[in-house]
Amino acid sequence: MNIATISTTPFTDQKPGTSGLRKAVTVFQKPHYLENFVQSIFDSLEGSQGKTLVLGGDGRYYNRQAIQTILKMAAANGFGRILVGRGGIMSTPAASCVIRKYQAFGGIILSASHNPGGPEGDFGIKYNTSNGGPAPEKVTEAIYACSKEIEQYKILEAEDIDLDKLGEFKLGSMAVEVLDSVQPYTQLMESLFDFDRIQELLTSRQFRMCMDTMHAVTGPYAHSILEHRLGAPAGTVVNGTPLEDFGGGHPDPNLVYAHDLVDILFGEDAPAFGAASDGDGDRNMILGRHFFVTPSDSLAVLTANAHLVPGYSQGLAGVARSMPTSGAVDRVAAQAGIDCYETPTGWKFFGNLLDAGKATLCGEESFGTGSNHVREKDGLWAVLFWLNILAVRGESVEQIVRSHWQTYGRNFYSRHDYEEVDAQKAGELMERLRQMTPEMKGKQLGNYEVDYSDDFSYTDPVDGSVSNKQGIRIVFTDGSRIVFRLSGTGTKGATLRVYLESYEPDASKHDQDTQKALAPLIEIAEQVAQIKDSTGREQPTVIT
Ligand code: G16
Repeated sequence: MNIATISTTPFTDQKPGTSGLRKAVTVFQKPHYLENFVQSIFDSLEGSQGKTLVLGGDGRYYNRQAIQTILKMAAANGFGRILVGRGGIMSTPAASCVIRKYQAFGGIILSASHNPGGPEGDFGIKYNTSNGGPAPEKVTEAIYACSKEIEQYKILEAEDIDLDKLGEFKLGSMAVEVLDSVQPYTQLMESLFDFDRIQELLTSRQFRMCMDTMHAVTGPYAHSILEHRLGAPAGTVVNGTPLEDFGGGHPDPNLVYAHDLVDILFGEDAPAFGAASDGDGDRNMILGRHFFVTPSDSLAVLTANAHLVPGYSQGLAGVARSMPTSGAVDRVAAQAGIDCYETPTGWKFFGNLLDAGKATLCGEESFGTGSNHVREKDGLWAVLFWLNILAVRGESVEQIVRSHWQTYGRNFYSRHDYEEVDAQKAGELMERLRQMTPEMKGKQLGNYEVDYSDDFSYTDPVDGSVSNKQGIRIVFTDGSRIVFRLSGTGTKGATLRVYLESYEPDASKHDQDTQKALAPLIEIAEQVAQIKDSTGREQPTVIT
């Protein structure tokens, strides 16, 4: 078999964002676009000759074609072995699990996560390092640097591999193993959670749950673990067959896009527990009967109840949350006497803390929760964690969250997204805010006094690397906050995210509607940032 060396010229837009390179499928279909980026990944790596690479994606449109291309490029670039998911499919947490289990050199994950799929949808690609986690900034910068100078890429001239057949194949001199990642992932879950107690819960007549996998990658994992292994009745998992276009839906587990689940959990005769996961299986949304658990509260509740779960009963080394995530978990950590780290948005920033044993649980407001069991956030893991807690405590989701608020106080929290707005105007809005921050201290805004305001900067406590410009914070003297950021995962225009948080210790006020409780802060955000003028929008596109 021949290795072809193909001449190419750089694309200028291959800078990875919050989580890899995400673009419209049509962009990835441009001649050489995918190949340039993959070769840039390979060129940026040192010592990969003869090593093992993990490869899989969320099964969205263009996944299969991309997998075949990457396999042939990996063979031409000297990898020794590739572990690829059956059908080219692996959830993001399962890919992380496989990288770690097989001590692979790294992995390539094909996903645009929660972005819609299909020929008109999005596609994405990211590189994970040998710890199983998303490449840190120094690696993504190196990949980007290579993409700006690339002149050629290498690809093996060979037939496609049959991705649907489990087993071992040869591609040139490289071995390709097609594996079913459901199995190692299930084993890992079994080592963390009390499957017997969860099984008791799921098979009892008093308890019903519904898991919406949104026609995305988690379907097979959820069917296998919840229904086959743990005995939940067939039909517990809905929208469980992965489809290339996610059934035309937007596979983002929030109150807007996971409407099938929301209708069930807020309808008559609702089950006790509901959960949804996203396109690549790393996000989760947790619902009780007629009750929504914010991702920030979910992280706090998991932290406070971790002692009930076998895999975490020895205690937590610490916890970490992204800066815009509410401070609910900080209060649990403070009471437990463990460290709580505040990182920029992006799971990659948790990697060093997990590797160094500084944090055990991590979470983000963007519906992501995870732990040191892998180096990605993990949707189904969060669902099992909740089920384990429910099985032990024998209370409802609502009771557990309300008693949590009674103990720690409630962090009212909401994120307002303005999607697909004019990128230049959004950039100008952020710049205006940036200029204002030095003069904000001491200012009276409505009933709030500004304690401090800055553009969040993070120094990694493990390797000392610094990440600047991670979001504008306006923090008030009572701890309430408004944060402004531009998303790093959108593919059209810009998405402005406004994060709002206010702390309420008084349990008699915990019943308020979130948007009402945050109304004064919403008004201040508009006053300070002139959002309506800048975005041309009267309302946010999505409120979570
Ligand atoms: C990715 C990152 C997360 C981040 C989220 C939203 O998640 O891994 O850490 O919170 O994007 O980022 P942004 O606010 O920049 O859009 P996923 O699930 O899309 O891979």
